[in-house]
Amino acid sequence: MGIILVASLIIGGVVASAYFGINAFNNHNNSNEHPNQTLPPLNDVQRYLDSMGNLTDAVKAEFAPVIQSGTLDYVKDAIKEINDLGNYSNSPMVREVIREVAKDGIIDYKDLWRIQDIDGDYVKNFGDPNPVNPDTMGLGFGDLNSLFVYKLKDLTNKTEGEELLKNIPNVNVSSLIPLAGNTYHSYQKALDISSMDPVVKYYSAKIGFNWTDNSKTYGTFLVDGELSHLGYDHSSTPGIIIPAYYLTHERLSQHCGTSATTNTALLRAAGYDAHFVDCTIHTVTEVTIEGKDYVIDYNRIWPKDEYFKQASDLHPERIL
Ligand SMILES: [Ca+2]
Ligand SMILES: [Ca+2]
Repeated sequence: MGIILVASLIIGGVVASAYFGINAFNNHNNSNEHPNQTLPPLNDVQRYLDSMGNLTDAVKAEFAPVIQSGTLDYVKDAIKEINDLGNYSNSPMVREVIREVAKDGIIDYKDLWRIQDIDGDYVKNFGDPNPVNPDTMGLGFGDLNSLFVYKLKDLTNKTEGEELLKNIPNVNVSSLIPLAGNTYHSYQKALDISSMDPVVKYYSAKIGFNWTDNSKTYGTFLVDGELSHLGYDHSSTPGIIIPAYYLTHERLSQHCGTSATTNTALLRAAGYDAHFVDCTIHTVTEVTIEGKDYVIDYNRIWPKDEYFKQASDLHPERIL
């Protein structure tokens, strides 16, 4: 009888210690939760967050859905990435991105990519002169164009950028080859960086349509008075070339993606409603001109309906 009583007291004591230990540890936990619930993932995320020196409580709170779900996946890398932003870690843009990626309770590899480029300018945080400003220099080029396409050295100073603007289009443009293959991501990237590109803006003021009939049914697309695509360069990369490079290098390419992203970027910069259409085996541009829908395939302009009727093997898979 005495032995049983002592054993009960010891077991009771162990359970009580475990109970208080977990609660003391997991001070963000809801006290109504059953003490035997499996808690380690929750604690791991919270503990890791609390070990970060640069994060304010407000930033940590943005991770709440991930803490609740207890899914670790890429969360540690994401937390470290945010902490490494130092003084930038508490900016509203950072908090917004965390909220966006954490809302489903999971941080996966795509969410981590998003966190690694907070301002979405295609320059990873660690190499970005300002990770919460897509246009650090403030001249409208964007950080990727400034650093990697035009290779400016100091984005805190506008002098270099202003000098470049004076010389457009006679400037050195880096090809940025390879553009991560011919993927959805590379087409989107080519369009995004072109929307901030001074060479694309310059040539967008020089586009034209050469109609073969008065009703503007068929025609050709012109850039600077010549056909927009001037030929195939079989010595060049099989991948797509960024529009600024193509426009300053004889407009030669062996990839339809180069022509289609460039045509789309030029038309958009000129104010047209234009879209890049990926049909997997081929890419073209859709554009509305004076209320009518057309397809531009390299240089040729077709009525949209007729184009897809004739090119019956082409099926738009993605429209950007
Ligand atoms: Ca960035
Ligand atoms: Ca930036």
